[in-house]
Amino acid sequence: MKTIPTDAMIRAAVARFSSVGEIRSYQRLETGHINDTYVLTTTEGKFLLQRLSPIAFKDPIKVMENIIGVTHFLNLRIQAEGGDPLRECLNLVQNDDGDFYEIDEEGYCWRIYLFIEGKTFDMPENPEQFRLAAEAFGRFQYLLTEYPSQTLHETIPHFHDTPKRFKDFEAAVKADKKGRVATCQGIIQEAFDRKDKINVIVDGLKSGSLPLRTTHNDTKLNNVMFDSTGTKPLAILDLDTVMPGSALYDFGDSIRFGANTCLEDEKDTAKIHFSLPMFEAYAKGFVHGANHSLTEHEIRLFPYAGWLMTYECGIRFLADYLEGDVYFHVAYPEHNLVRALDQFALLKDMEVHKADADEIIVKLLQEEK
Ligand code: GN1
Ligand code: MG
Repeated sequence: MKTIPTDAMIRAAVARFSSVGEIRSYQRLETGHINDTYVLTTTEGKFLLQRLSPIAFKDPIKVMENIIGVTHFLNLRIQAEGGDPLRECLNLVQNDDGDFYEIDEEGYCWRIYLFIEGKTFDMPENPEQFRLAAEAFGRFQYLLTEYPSQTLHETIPHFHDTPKRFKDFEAAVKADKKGRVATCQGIIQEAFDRKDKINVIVDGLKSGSLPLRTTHNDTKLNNVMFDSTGTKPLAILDLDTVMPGSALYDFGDSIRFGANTCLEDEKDTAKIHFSLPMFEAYAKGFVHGANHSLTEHEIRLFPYAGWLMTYECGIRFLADYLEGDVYFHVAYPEHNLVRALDQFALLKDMEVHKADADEIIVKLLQEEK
């Protein structure tokens, strides 16, 4: 069962990080679907407090070890390039034992980040802003090229293994724990109809035709912190799923989120379209941000990657709906179903515009030569 932290739990956790001072106030943020997140205002300033979801992260210490390693590495890289790591990178605060996290009496893992002042967006305001986000995610991946990826833990095994995600979804349909299958036969069928097309990236990684890289794996636009004008990306947020993966996961997940003309939980599916201008802007920005480290084969698979990540997220939302909303935070009972229907509406529009997206990529590859 998912429970929200009580006031006493929040205060007890923060008290273990005495360098942040006394709490003046705190405010819960509802943007993330997994962890419990709060903006803390204290006698020392502003901080970001998070309690990790034990359902998503079975071994939170491994998550924290990854983040400690990656933020340390990024700090040095940013400094070496003359940047300001306090603004351009997440920075963890130590607790009173000198650890960068605190495990409470119930086993929950808490952490505090220095607050980065800025703005996040749930939808791009224009293609230029989305292009800048792409550059930031591409650069993030590029900065981590030399990271010793063998030291990274796989914090959520098979995170973007779409065929494995399909098996889990299939099991949820079979189990029908909440008796919800009957209410969503249409979308379940749509998921099954496409199951033969979902192996391309895992197969490519296995055969070596796609390189394994250190990737972010959760590249929603709202995981980029922009400056207050919304025109300059400052930092990449949410490093919980930094793991070895394909660049295509990062590309595709951004497209799934930002090249949708609607929010991820729009109820009126007629409004949902795949935006080709956003797709084009993101493709350009990502190639440049990655400093031309992507292979031609990867770039050619950009349209497929957007499609695949949309499919995968759609079946994840749907599986969670069928299982009784145990994984993603929901604001109302059908929330996960609405999200799944949204993803499938986007998916179908991507299929309609597949040739247009391919053409954009052919043009981009020509310009790059
Ligand atoms: C979750 O926590 P958040 O909101 O950044 C999820 C992503 C999904 C996303 C869908 C660890 O991300 O994989 O794509 O929701 N994160 C995890 O909005 O499962
Ligand atoms: Mg996340």
